[in-house]
Amino acid sequence: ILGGSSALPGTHPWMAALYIGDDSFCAGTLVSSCWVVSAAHCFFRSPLVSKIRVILGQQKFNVTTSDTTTFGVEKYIFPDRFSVFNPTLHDIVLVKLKKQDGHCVKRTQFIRPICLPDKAMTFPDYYCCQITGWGHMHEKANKYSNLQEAGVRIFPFERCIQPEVYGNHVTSNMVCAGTDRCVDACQGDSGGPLACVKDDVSFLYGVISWGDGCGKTGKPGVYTKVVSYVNWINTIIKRKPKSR
Ligand code: 4AZ
Repeated sequence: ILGGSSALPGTHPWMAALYIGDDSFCAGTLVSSCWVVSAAHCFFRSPLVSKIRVILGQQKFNVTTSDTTTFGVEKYIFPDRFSVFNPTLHDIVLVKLKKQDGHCVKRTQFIRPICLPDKAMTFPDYYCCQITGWGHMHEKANKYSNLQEAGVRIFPFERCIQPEVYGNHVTSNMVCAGTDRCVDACQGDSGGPLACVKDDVSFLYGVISWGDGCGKTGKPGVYTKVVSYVNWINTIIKRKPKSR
């Protein structure tokens, strides 16, 4: 995150740190007791589930404490429309945590899911939402950070699809946000939340996905629009185990 500030412990209790394989890192967002939403492009090389670790309740990058819980992964699921040939087109994945003694997440002060939006939920242009992550704090940084938070405004879709911004690389299943005051997501923040608050409740409105660099003038960050996938998410995470 560029231009943010250090997040206080427990203020983003849905943040998940995903260690994928030997050298890949992404963020994710806890949306129910066993499911984390992240970016599909973090998984497009089809990593073995046995090589993925999910840490909840984490504040400092790579540091576990008595407030953190580490999970293995049971499986991950891409939307049917996802293609490895264009991994930022439907850039969302569902990651199922492995149960420990019959349950996944035990809610604590530091670990709690975010709300999923209703499929009709919208936030107006220039609405202020929040991004969080352990990613680079400068475009040319070479290390991850402690958890940072920053406010970004929803960028008008009609402007985002102008040729001088992103043209047809941005689709109606994406949301653009940011561009002012050098505040943006950056490498390592992918998969984390664009969280928007309505009536004091935080909703997962976007998944940090891509952008031209970080914090460049006129180049907002691009987020997967969760509302476009929320029916799919609900059918999977609410799927009852087979009865027999
Ligand atoms: C990345 O590489 C990345 N400025 C994520 C978000 C943005 C750029 C790059 C948006 O994961």
